[in-house]
Amino acid sequence: MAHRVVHIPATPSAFALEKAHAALLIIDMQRDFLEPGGFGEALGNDVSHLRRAIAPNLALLTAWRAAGMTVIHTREGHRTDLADLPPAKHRRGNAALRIGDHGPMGRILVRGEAGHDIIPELYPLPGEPVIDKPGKGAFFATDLEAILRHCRINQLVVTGVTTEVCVHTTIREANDRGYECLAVSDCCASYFPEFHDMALRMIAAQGGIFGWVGDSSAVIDAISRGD
Ligand code: C5J
Repeated sequence: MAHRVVHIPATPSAFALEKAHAALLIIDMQRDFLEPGGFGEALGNDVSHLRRAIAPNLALLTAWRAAGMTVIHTREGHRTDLADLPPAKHRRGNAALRIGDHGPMGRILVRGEAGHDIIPELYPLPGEPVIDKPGKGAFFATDLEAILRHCRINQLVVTGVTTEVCVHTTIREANDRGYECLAVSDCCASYFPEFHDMALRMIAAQGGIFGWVGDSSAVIDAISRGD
């Protein structure tokens, strides 16, 4: 198992990654958000903005797995009976296509449906935890914190979609809990490129108020060096 510290060029300063205590946390790379014909596109979004993040995520995930480091995936979604869906969340969005309705890939954001699952390109390997989260943040109403504690993880390298919603909420939750977070710029994406850019700037602003921002090539170089 890797145990060294490697320094990753990042903003606002280099990120000192402790390989044995860092997890790659891939947020909500789900078919309904990313695939043509899914929920995201049915709402009028251009999924090509999100799909740009697939190849960099795959490169990073491949390098991370090769380095023998911890990988955790998340999925946003709800129980089939929707008992964990706050009415306030249910009411919002597009009235023609709500959470739990039948959409192009099964019931929208319902666990077990095809659209809720992770895209095949980044599919979890057996043994990689998948966190099913009912909210935007990966810590709210999930067992993520217990899993991180048991794996002795205190740093999170965060990727996924969307940058300003579930990635940002998770990084804010993690930061308040004492985790050091590095957001990987080209492995995160938004339907709204200006929100993506601004969300990344917010993370690293004021000396890294929520964490650090770097790109996938810098992370891959650092973890692959073998030091
Ligand atoms: C995520 C969303 N995953 N935008 N969800 O960001 O509703």
